[in-house]
Amino acid sequence: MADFEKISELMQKGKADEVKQLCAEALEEGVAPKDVLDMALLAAMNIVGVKFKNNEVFVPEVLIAARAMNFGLEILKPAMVDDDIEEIGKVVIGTVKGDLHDIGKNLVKIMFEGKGLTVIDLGADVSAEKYVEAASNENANVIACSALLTTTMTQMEAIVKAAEDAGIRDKVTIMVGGAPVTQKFCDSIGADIYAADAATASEKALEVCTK
Ligand code: B1M
Repeated sequence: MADFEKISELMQKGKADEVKQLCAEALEEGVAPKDVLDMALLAAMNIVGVKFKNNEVFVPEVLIAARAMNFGLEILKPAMVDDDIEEIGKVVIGTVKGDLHDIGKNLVKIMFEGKGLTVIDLGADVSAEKYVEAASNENANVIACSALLTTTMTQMEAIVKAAEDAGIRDKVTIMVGGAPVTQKFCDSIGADIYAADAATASEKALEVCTK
């Protein structure tokens, strides 16, 4: 039986290959990918987050845990995405300028793909201009912006403004999310949709693309 505790401990220690291996074994045993995600990987990242906050671990430890999480996500992703889903819309996604946190963004991307949406991933530290240029070139339905820092979430307002300046504001839905982002913040900057988690984000994006 899958040992979530063990995967979590290995992830916290940054043992990426072992995490990958145990995630693969869990799936082979028939464990649902969402359970591995929630009970092992996200649980581990929560513990790392608390320790980081309390100065019990520092940036290098967080980085190696994040790398191990991404190794695990690589294995879970195919199991969370149905290959036969027909393409229904296009989303440009990224983490905003100045912000390097990409784990939440990667999760949102996986959930979008799971809904059959085509995702153009711009990565992290993405400028407002780059979002808008990609959305315009790709004729995207949604621009999805992630931010994890209170200092970078303000970039989201620049993205709304850049979309207005480029004349595509009425053609594209701007979705915002990430730990410090709230519905109130979304409303205050004139973005269209706030989603608290990856699953909700994918449901809301699907709604936009199918209406
Ligand atoms: Co940083 N970091 N970090 N960090 N880090 C936080 C965010 C922090 C809360 C830690 C803390 O102090 N407790 C804090 C921010 C404080 C604040 O602004 N309020 C912080 C800080 C301060 C920093 C640095 C400034 C530290 C320093 O250097 N002194 C620095 C900044 C670097 C930069 O970005 N310029 C920094 C660096 C890093 C690492 C590079 C070491 C690493 C990132 C590695 C990586 O991402 N590749 C890192 C990490 C891992 C964290 C914590 C521990 C974990 C974040 C994470 O991945 N969570 C984090 C503490 C914490 O969250 N407990 C912390 C798991 C992930 C699945 O959750 O991203 O929230 P999350 O995504 C969720 C939802 O938010 C939502 O869906 C996901 C779940 O379903 N969501 C969306 C996310 N995006 C969405 C978009 C949507 C919709 C929903 O629509 C488009």
